[in-house]
Amino acid sequence: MQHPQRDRAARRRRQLVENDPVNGIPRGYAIDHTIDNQDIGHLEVWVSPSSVGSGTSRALRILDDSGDHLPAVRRVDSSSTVKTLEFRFHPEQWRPVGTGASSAFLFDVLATPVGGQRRVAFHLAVWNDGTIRYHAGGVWRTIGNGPALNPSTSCTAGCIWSTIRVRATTTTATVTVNGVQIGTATRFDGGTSNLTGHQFSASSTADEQESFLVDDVYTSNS
Ligand SMILES: [Ca+2]
Ligand SMILES: [Ca+2]
Repeated sequence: MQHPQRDRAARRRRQLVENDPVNGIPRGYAIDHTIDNQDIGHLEVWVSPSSVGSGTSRALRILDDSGDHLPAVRRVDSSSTVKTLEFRFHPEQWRPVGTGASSAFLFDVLATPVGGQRRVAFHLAVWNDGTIRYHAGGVWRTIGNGPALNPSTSCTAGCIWSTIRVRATTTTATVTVNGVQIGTATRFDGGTSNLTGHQFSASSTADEQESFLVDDVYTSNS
């Protein structure tokens, strides 16, 4: 039995990043032009041919080597009461413990802009200990019990890629890692507005020494 919709979705997923120009921003995405003192135009997010064991030829790299800049890339798509975001993730470098704030890879589900300002509905993170956390009420909270993925940067025995899936409604985000549902997150902004896209970023403007790879991004309004 054929599943034309699923086939089309799978094609779209493969095409994301894979057909985008090397060293560019993936189609459909935009970056924040944070102004820094030394490196204007130093954006730190690009499609890289170095995809270390992703099984594909290109991945999206998010590199923070700036104490003045937060590399972030986002995609705004249609407004919906439900938004699913799925991607594969491999950490190349976590900031060493003791050299700044705890290292994390951040991924957000975006809310409806208010007064032209982009809002974050769900503020989520892969922590350097392999836990998945969400930010609500002013603190980071672990989803589920302990680490949900292997945060190893080593590629000695093959690079470890993890698949992270978030299915968000206007009030709750359910997180699944490598096929296992680990728990839910509440909203960062306390709102109930529609969902409009997603963002990936490093963890800190002031800190650096982080490098992350993202691939096979899939998003839908169901
Ligand atoms: Ca790829
Ligand atoms: Ca930084």
